Amino acid sequence: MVHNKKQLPLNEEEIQKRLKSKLIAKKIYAFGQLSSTNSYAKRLAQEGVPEGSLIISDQQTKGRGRLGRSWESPPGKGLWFSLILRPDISIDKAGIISLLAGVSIAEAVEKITNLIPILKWPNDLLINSKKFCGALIETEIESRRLSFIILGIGINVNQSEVDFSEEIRNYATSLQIESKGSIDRLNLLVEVLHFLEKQYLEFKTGKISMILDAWKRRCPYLNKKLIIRQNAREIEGIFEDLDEGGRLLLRLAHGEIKQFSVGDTSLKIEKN
Ligand code: BT5
Repeated sequence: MVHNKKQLPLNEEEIQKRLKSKLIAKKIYAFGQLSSTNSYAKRLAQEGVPEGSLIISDQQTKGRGRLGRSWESPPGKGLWFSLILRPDISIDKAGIISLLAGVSIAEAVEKITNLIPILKWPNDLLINSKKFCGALIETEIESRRLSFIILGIGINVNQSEVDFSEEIRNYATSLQIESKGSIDRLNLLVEVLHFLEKQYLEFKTGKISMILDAWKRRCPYLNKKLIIRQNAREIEGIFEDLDEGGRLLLRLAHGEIKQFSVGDTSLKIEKN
């Protein structure tokens, strides 16, 4: 059997050797296969492993999206990983983590490829209107304080069209498809972790407006007409702004501003 080196599972030592981080991925748990890196990370976080720990798997058999949706995570083709974060913030600021992840991944992709991803609130990264990356934030609260956050990230790196199920083939893409060449997953991971650390340390010192501005610069939907889906309801309005918790502010037809949080909503882009 011929193995392509790039498609072998990434291991702790090779990731560690390339990183110069202070906090992110100081401790690494790498696997060939897991059900979900977020589920595994949650167990480790409950056992008290330190902030910044990275859980990465070459394949997920039950990769999860938001609201019980699933995330296709075939072996050797993508980056499927989770970080354990323990920021000392109130729960209403947790949504910012999803946005800072988006900015960091976009920065890393821009550095490694010739592609410029766009950000779609709250957690998608798109190229040519197709999704190549999503983030899943899960929180645990103890006595009304945030005990930890699991930041789960899935990046489609080297899939070709046939690697996606028919269900998502028209909406999903990979960096390989878009850049017309295979991408070294380790290089990309190292850059993503580098930018994530930079953004996260800024976030910890309270520089939220810088993160919001960086996010908004990469989002073409600001001031445009949108439809927000929430619990089977569709609400139409203009994407007015983001607030300090990463919530989307939608201006409704009669001028009222309605706030949506990251957890339970998705966004449909209105084509004019
Ligand atoms: C997300 O959910 O976009 C969050 C995805 C997070 C995945 C990571 S991988 C590491 C960590 N461990 C986990 O178990 N999860 C995280 P959502 O916005 O709900 O989007 C899910 C929807 O995207 C699905 O219902 C499909 O329509 C579509 N989808 C599934 N797999 C995809 C893929 N590989 N690429 C693009 N779209 C996909």
